[in-house]
Amino acid sequence: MVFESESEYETEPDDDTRRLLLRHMLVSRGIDEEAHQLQKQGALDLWPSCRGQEAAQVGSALAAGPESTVFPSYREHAVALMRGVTPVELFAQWAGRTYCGWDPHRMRFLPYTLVLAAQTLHAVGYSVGQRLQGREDLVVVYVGDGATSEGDMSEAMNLAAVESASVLFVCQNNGWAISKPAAEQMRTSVAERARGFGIESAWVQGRDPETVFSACSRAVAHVREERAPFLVEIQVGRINGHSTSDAQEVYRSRDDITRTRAADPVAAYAAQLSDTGVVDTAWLDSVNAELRVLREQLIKEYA
Ligand SMILES: Cc1ncc(C[n+]2csc(CCOP(=O)(O)OP(=O)(O)O)c2C)c(N)n1
Ligand SMILES: [Mg+2]
Repeated sequence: MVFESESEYETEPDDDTRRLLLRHMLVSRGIDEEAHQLQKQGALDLWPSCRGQEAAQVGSALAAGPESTVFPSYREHAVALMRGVTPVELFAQWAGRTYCGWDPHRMRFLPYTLVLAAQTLHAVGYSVGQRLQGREDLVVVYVGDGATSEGDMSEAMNLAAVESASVLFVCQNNGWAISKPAAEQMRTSVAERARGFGIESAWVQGRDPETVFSACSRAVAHVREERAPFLVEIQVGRINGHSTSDAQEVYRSRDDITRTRAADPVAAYAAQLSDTGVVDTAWLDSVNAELRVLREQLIKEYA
């Protein structure tokens, strides 16, 4: 299944949902910018930016809902914030203070996993284990395009298919594994690969949060109704380098970087909702005020 526009879905978000999507995207963007600044000042050791991937993260997290259990990779900051992880908790790991700044059990948002794709097996194992205990919570696991080359991902997909585990795989394909282009790592899409394992899948463009939200809502319904896994591959743009330690200008063309910046999902969605009257200046001001408080807390704690 390839879905490129929201009109292909029956589940269209209402205006409250639209505002929620934009609010979370704006907050995530502001926190990401603060992380960059603090890292440049030496307050954080490292930061893997999610700039450009906000629509994918917010749309998928909203569709999965607060009752799901989420196994993230290491770039899902928008998802973390939506789960209730505070920005101060989120930064603790990147400031080298702790292995994980939040309570993974209470948040049902597991620690970031830097060993690529290891979390895919954790997620499937967790899902199989909870079924043995009579529970059937939705499990969501995030993975990058490069991480899908790891054997763990193939094992996890096969196990999920064989066990018919209630797992939603969300692959954010940002086109890069640090400096390795996705095109040099795979001959088919990740969505197509999932079907080879017997997992239903969809591919969506990740610039528009409504498209992502609708696709993921359908995927979640599939997992719940069929008690079977589903994989959504979301094509996103990585605006910044892999992390603050990476100079993407070395291996990426200026045109490519410029194009990706121009396709910024946050700016596009903010403009769309303003133009259609879904949000007004007062609403945007209130989100900015909220963000200012969060950024001031971060500066107080880390700068
Ligand atoms: C098992 C393992 N091998 C190599 C690395 C080094 N490494 C860290 S991030 C990364 C690229 C991952 O790319 P992708 O999965 O596409 O995620 P993205 O960073 O683009 O979100 C690599 C190779 C690692 N962390 N773990
Ligand atoms: Mg990648």
